[in-house]
Amino acid sequence: MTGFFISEDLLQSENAARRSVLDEDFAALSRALARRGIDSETLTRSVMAFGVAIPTWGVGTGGTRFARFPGPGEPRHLFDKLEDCATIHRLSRATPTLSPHFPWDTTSDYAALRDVAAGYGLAFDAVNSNTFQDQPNQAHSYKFGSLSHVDGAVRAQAIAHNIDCITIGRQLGSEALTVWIADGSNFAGQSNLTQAFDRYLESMAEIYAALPGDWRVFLEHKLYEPAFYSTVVSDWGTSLAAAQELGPKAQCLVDLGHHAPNVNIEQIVARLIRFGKLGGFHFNDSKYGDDDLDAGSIEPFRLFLVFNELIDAELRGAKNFAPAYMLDQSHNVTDPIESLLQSAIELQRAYAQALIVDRAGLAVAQAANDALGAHLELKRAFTTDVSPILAMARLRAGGAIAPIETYRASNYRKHKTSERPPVAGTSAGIV
Ligand code: PSV
Ligand code: MN
Ligand code: MN
Repeated sequence: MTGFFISEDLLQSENAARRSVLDEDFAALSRALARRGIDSETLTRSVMAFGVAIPTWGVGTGGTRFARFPGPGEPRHLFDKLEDCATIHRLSRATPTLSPHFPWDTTSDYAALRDVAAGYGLAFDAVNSNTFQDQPNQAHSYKFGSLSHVDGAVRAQAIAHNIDCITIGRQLGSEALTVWIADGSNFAGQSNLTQAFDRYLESMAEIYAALPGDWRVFLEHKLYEPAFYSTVVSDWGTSLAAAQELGPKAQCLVDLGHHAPNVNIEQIVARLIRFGKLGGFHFNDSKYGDDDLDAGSIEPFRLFLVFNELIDAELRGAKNFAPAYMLDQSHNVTDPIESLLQSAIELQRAYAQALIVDRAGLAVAQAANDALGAHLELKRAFTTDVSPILAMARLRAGGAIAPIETYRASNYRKHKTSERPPVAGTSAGIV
């Protein structure tokens, strides 16, 4: 890091101040878990191995369609974003990868970018394409769609962009492309619903053909927005059908905010796993729609139930099961670094809680049609405060017992505010 970074000394002293309390809490929790036949050391090791990718666009302050209120010291360019991602990983030890977005993260030398990231101990997860915005000097507009556009020239441009993303991703060491399109319609009759999906499938087949042998493509569905009457890839059924038609390298990506209110997302996850088509996640939370709020901040029980399905699949060795975990959030009123730290912790919490479900007890209750007994098995795990396990996992991995407190004590943002004078008109790649 060229500028300020959180020193090992500060990390050590912040940890030292909290160490004895953590040891006490960890020992007490270990005893309580042992009574349930759970080994806290094994659990801690599992948590240490859990990682989620940071979206590069998430470290800048987000905005709404009404306004964006830039935060002090926010990243001016990709290399600033890397510094912030490195800081999040340094404190949390839970975010070893980045998920970049193009053209927002365009740079002239991707080999150099990969090296700088590796120097911070960071690697690249799925690359995201962007055919939902027009870029300066672009030949054709995406106003009326991209991969499903009625005009073949627009489709060709969108296909070429996705193939460019694969080329960039290869240089970064990524192994997956995430495709989300904004295509859809605002008026009944505006679009031929069947033909639009046919055109999407044809375009995706060309992108699929350009995938390297060891790559996957993740199809991200979304019910509405920016199109408000129909969306071409609107739901998991459409996404699954497309992934099945395209072939084994195509899988579905579940962004938690992209569903109708009250839909049973954990059941969607179970269905996609059943067909070997769960590619990954964009984790976030929501109250009303695609709110992009911090993971676990609104519906932690739902997050736990999603992880419950994931652990169930992992334990039974489900076919083609290797989901990519990524965050996709917009931080409008918080310091993005703090939000991302907390979100990574909330994912680890849901993961650890799902790991301590008594699966044998649950199976017995389910077989006996003991509805409440089965539910209580889940509740027992969900209401267990696994915070000492998470903190111990961070400590042992070289991170912070209390990431947000340590971050605040470091004055990182204040330092970056003087190092990163605001650049007029920058949006940090945030929409
Ligand atoms: C669309 O709402 C989405 O969830 C897709 O993942 C985009 O790539 C991302 O948001 C960008 O903000
Ligand atoms: Mn998303
Ligand atoms: Mn979204």
